[in-house]
Amino acid sequence: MRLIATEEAVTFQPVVDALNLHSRTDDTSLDMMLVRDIYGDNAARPAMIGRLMDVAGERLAEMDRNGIDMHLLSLTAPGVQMFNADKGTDLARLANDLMKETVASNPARFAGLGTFAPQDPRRAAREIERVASDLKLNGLVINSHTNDLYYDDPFFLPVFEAIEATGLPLYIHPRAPSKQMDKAFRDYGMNSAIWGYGIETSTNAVRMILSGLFDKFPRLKIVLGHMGEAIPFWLWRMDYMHGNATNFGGAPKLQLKPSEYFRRNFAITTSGVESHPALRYSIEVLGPENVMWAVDYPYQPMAPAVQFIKTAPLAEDVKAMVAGGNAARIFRI
Ligand code: 1WB
Ligand code: MN
Repeated sequence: MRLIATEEAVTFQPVVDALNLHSRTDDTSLDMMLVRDIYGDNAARPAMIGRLMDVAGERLAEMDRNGIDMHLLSLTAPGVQMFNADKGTDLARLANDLMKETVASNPARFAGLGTFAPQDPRRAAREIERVASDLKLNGLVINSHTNDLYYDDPFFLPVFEAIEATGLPLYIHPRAPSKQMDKAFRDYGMNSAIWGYGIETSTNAVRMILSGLFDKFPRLKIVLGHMGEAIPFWLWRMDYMHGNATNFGGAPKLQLKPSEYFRRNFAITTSGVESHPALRYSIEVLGPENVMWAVDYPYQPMAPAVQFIKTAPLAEDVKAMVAGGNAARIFRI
């Protein structure tokens, strides 16, 4: 059984420097809580940058100790999406070159996703093509909304045209909720991974589904972490309400049911959700070919995530698919 962890965060010095500069601005968005905590001058989590930048040191040693074959690396949230279009575009290119170098330094143990700056969709489309044909990375990653816009917005059409043309999967990783949702997430740490990240990201994905984006781009493959950001649990109700809606103003007619898009156009990972009942349920409703194991390192530790998959109550062939087989197929590892 090959263990391929699929939501493993890294960062690079130019992105760290840019986020530190950004931490000093008067940006009041919810993401600033994390940006100040990790990249600020008085960071509350000062060790995190080192763990994000490390690949060949403690990370690899920890992979060895835990029997993890590979990390599929992605530039950590919020990526380049908090910068203006020019800076975001330049940094995405730089980060992708550094990702390529990182993966090339140990291709038996590391694969990587490229990123892009949706702030400028046309230049993003060119970078997406470069990620596929020049850099030959394993897919793409983006962190939910961009400038408070969701991906059903026609503004992003050039991005999805380019992604579908490359055939690369797009991992939509969380970031903090957009300004439209801001106020309800200000208290009790709800901006973060405890609730806000998942609600933000699932809302984005549901907007994509209900807008008909997957009728336009039927071959898009979207990957969601955190056991599908709870969407698997909602599929029956979404189908029921979509088919029976009398008061859903402006919802376009779709070719398929919401759950059919989710099974066709999405795959999920287990990042940060080490619950056997949630895993078994997700496999039952999505099929064993649509679920991939992940750790969410360094935000969560490797050992319990390995214990979770090794002890999962699954048939051995299904377990092997979730542990690494599906990732190898979907991300062409
Ligand atoms: C996640 C968690 C991502 C944290 C992060 O990216 C941070 C996640 C900045 O759940 O994917 C966090 O701080 O726990
Ligand atoms: Mn993550």
